[in-house]
Amino acid sequence: MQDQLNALKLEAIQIVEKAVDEGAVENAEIKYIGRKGELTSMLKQLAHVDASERPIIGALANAIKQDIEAAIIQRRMQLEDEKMGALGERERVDITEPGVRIEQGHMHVVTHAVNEITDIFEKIGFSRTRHPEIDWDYFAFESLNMPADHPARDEWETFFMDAPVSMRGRMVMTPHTSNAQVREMQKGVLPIRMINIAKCYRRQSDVSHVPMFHQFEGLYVDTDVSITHLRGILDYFVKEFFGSDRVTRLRPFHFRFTEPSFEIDISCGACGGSGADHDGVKCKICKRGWLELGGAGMVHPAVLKAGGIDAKKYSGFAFGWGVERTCIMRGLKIDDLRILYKNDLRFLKQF
Ligand code: FA5
Repeated sequence: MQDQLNALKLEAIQIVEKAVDEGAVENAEIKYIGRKGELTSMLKQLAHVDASERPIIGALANAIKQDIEAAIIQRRMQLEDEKMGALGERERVDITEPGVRIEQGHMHVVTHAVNEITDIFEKIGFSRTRHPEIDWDYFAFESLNMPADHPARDEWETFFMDAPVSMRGRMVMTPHTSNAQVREMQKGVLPIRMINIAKCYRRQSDVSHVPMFHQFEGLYVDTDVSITHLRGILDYFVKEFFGSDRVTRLRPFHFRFTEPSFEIDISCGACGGSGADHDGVKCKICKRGWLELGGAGMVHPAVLKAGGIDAKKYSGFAFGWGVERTCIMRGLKIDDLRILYKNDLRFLKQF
């Protein structure tokens, strides 16, 4: 039996030393010294061995097990060294090689404008507010003096939500930021100096219209507010945003929620307000010397009333201008507004 054990040891150590990978080492471990391995099964025959020899064979079997274990540990270490050596070769880092720069994103040109507009108004005491972009018909139209079925609503080519109707009517994707007017008044805090910048939605899509765009809505309500204040704020904004050489004009218009109402024009930056280029040819940007910024007016008493404000004591003005168009008026040279939202990186990376 001693010979058998010694032969087993030689065989096991040879196999272990030749093992090419961890899998082969493990197989040898199981085969020779595992619970059901060859050494164990040999020791089961110990019962048939003469009692005087048993301790000697037992001690030999133990020593053989330790030798095989030692060989296994050593082979494992060799294999690990070889693996790490090969890995070091394969994945050697050349620290002199130029790195790969991780692409860094940046804000959209419209987001830049929104932030800039916010800063300009915050400087004169207006606070940016947040009001829903999906809202009840009541806030988008009815409270703004446009009862159901009023033809003026047609101008706001509206998307309606497929949602339950409430006492405040249907839900709409806000076609303008003016839904914020009565919502802000209903907070019950006076005076109001609000700038609400939000997304708006209309069933429109062509070179100068996008179905989703941004407006910034100003609302100022206090005692003794007059058109002069509106003009002052307008001129302040235009000079801050467009430059000190630009001038504004109010053109009479009609909105149901302001009285009187105006469209605001600013002098064209391309032709300096003359309507023509150096050779007397009509300016391609404006054709008339003026560009339309958006609507404005003195808040209608019916709207103040809907907001719970005493129209005899308080007055106010409101305006709503488009952010995308404002960017173009400042010099963003695009001939189709829709490119802003096509997610074309070649375009977006320019800003
Ligand atoms: C309004 O939406 C009024 N709520 C503005 C207002 C507010 C008047 C407060 C009085 C008091 P209007 O429909 O003209 O007005 O839109 C205002 C501006 O939004 C436009 O001048 C334009 O700059 C922008 N705009 C409107 N529709 C689109 C569109 N589809 N794509 C891009 N910009 C748009």
